[in-house]
Amino acid sequence: MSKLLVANRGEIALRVMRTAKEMGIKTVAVYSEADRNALHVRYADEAVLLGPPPSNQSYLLADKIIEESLRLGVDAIHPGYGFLSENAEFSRKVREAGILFLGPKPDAISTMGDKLMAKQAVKSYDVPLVPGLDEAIEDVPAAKKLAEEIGYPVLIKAAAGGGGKGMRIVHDTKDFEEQMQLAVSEATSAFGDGSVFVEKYVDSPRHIEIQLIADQHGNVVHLFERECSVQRRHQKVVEEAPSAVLTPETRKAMGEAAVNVAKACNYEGAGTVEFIYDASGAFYFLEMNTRLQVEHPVSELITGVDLVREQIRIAEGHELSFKQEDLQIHGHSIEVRVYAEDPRENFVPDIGNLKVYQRPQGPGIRVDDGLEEGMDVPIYYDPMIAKLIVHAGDREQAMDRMIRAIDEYRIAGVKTTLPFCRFTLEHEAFRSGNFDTHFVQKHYEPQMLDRRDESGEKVAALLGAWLLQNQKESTSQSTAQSSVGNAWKRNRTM
Ligand code: MV4
Repeated sequence: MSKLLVANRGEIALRVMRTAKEMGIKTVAVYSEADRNALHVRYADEAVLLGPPPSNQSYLLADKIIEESLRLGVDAIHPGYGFLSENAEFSRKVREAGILFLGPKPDAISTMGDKLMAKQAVKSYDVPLVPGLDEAIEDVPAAKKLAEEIGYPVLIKAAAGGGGKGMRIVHDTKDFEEQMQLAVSEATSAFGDGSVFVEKYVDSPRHIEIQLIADQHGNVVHLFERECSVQRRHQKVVEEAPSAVLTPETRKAMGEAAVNVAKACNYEGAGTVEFIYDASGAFYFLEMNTRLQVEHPVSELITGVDLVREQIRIAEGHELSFKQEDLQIHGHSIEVRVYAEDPRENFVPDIGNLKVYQRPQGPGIRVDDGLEEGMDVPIYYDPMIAKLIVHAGDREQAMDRMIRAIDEYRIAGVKTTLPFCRFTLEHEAFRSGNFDTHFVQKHYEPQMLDRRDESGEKVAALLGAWLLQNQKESTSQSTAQSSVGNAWKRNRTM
């Protein structure tokens, strides 16, 4: 591989190009008119304008991206996450153009993209499935009868679903018919496909996923789990590795089940298998994400593996550079997603100019972002500003390090989810490890957030002046520093 095009933008485009650069591979960026001055465009060796800002006129133009790749002599394409990353047609067309695709083959993408096909593919591979159907059902009385057999509560899901769309919990047989009709019409309008199926509803599960990597020679290795239970309306907020609750035995069993999922679809490249884990310690396969995920850095930090480097080597036809028994968990890693959203106002996007943007630094901190101070957060795309990732010796230290890093982060001009992340990291339920996918619903009210950031930049400026003076005048260095530390915490802008 000598020239890699990244069919994406922002932090993930930069993340991929950094590893390519280390490997001596030239990089090509693509961009929309909204991203002319973006960091990923400046970082790349070459850049191609795709079109106007909306994704369907730029980052989703599969044919144009392939044409430009051929014109520029690109020999590999990385799709990142989102956009074309889980588009089976894109994987097929890239390969047919004679370009390496840094992701799975089209069949693996389409099988795992359909929740029922996925269940059917894995059922003979010793993968635990939630009790229920692995076929679509249309006949309401027949579905109702099956629901009785499964036992209430049940969950009606859309086959084409994902992200929780079209899901309906039913607690009682008297509600079944109405809920099924609602699920079918929701699925029809959201996906153009009204197929639904019925499963036992697992109440208050944890969301635990396994990172996988598979080469073209049949080697599949897992990189342990990530716990992603802290999420808000199916948007992840905090991710960590390892999970605070898995025993070594369950970790091994879940890892093996995930490897079997990959084998069931001839998987190739980096992927993630999602499980739900219930209060009794049982776990069930939910779905497979056939891409490099947002939260991959926590797995990189605890294993020491560069997942993008492995993706590139795999596409080149090499065997994985390690075996399962070579991998160990080193310490603990936590990621928080920093969104330009207002956690006090129901997380509405707060798009604007990053007037102040200073990253935290120091031991064990990684910030994956795609913006600089003075830039605007574009309105056309996901409002994620950055991923803040820490690594430390154990979970306790990682949580303390994350709070320190959040307190060092200085962002002004847009409201961010950092105060909400801090709230989570300080919460007793999170700290004790006793939480599930209902954490936010159960524990969060906007008024619980610290008001520390309300004073704004003026106070920060005044404080800076005071701090300087105080240091000059103070005879007792240590007293001055500790009072400064507290004042700083109380008044800093976020
Ligand atoms: C479930 C479930 C409980 N029982 N299936 C949510 C999105 C889709 N990927 C599957 N999801 C769930 N499926 C059964 N049988 C609970 C969820 C679920 C969930 C799963 C993972 C992470 C967060 C979640 C939040 C709400 C519900």
